[in-house]
Amino acid sequence: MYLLSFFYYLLYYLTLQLDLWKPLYLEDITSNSIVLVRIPFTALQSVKEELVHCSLSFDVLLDNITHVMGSAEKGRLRRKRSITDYDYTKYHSMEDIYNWINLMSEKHSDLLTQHYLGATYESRPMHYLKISQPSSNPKKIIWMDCGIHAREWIAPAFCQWFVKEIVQNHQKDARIKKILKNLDLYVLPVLNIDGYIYSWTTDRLWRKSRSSHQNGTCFGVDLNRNFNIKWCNLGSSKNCSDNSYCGMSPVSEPETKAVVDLVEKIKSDMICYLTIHSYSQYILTAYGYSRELPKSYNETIKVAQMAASELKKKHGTAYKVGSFANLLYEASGTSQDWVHDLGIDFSYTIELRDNGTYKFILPEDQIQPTCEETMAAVLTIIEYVNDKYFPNRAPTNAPMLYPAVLLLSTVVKLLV
Ligand code: 0X9
Ligand code: ZN
Ligand code: ZN
Repeated sequence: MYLLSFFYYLLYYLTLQLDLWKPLYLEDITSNSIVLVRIPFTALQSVKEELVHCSLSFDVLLDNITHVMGSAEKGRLRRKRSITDYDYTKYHSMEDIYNWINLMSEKHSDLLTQHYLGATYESRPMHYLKISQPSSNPKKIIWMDCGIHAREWIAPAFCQWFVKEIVQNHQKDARIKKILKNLDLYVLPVLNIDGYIYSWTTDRLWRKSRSSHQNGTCFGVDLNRNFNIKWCNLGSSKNCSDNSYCGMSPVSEPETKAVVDLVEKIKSDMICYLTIHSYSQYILTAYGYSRELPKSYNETIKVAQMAASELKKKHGTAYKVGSFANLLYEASGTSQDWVHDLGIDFSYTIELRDNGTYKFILPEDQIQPTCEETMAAVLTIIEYVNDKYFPNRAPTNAPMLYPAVLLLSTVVKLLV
């Protein structure tokens, strides 16, 4: 048991550069079996330490194999699957998602780049994808994260769907073309990676991260209670065994710290923040921490309503819109409120399907319709902020001029 989890640790530690020689696949590792693996020199020391830590015995068979073998990367390339057969209608393990991020950014390097955001509590790398079309115009930024909560599997599935849709349609879809002229899209497919993996391996209904508290007697922080906004007030708990545990202090967790550090850097250019959750079918505006409504509420709720009605047109799914505290319950320390109070009015939490039948265990046959309708909602919001911040660059304004000009020339004719 330790053996396999050690190799999973290794896999993430090396960001999928694990070169397994025997057996060929992780799944084929059993207890008491012999495993042959190549470790890059830079990782050797920490891997040895981890082996000792897990009480696994090891031997160095070939020291410095670059002499023996031409390309050390052969093993990795061999196992790489093609991105064209990635199945967006299935849930994917973190291993798949890491692989997907690599393949997507390689295949669509004209549009997509992968960036390091930080490391999780269990030392796994966090990457976000930046969708950006080269341009000399100054651009604004849209941020979207998925998977703050481990068990909400539909959220990471949507982030992947979103990226796929943008790269597939950036040359044919007029709306996406328009948006990409002015906006860079930052997408974090899985925010709570440790928790996501734990929900795959151990407890499907796990919500929090996996940090250890009180000498390992309880685990995990609700990362959506850990932001520095009315931290640990209403709707969060100071008890580390609770599902809404807010952590030791604001931004105590490496995952929230990684997000906060980047958002602090880009906040003057950020005009919209979207955080994807499930379930309930809500588009939520600020605030969570109080029933009070922000000044921007009239406009942000109008946009949420537009988004919900576009969503409904796809498959008839009904969404409610409103401020989080008024619609649901009060919750302090959420990412949405923290970003909102940085000055980014268009800050939304979207709670995807369903309405309570399957809850967090949304069947895979609902992934596609959920993603299609969510895409409609998200693009409605993004297009609105695009047109608001770039009114002159919106091509839809251009044809509007024609009737006026024509009318004018007709009048002129008549007068002559
Ligand atoms: O409670 C939460 O963290 C989110 N709901 S969930 O069921 N996915 O856990 C909603 C957070 C919404 N936050 C704000 N509107 N501030
Ligand atoms: Zn392209
Ligand atoms: Zn959630």
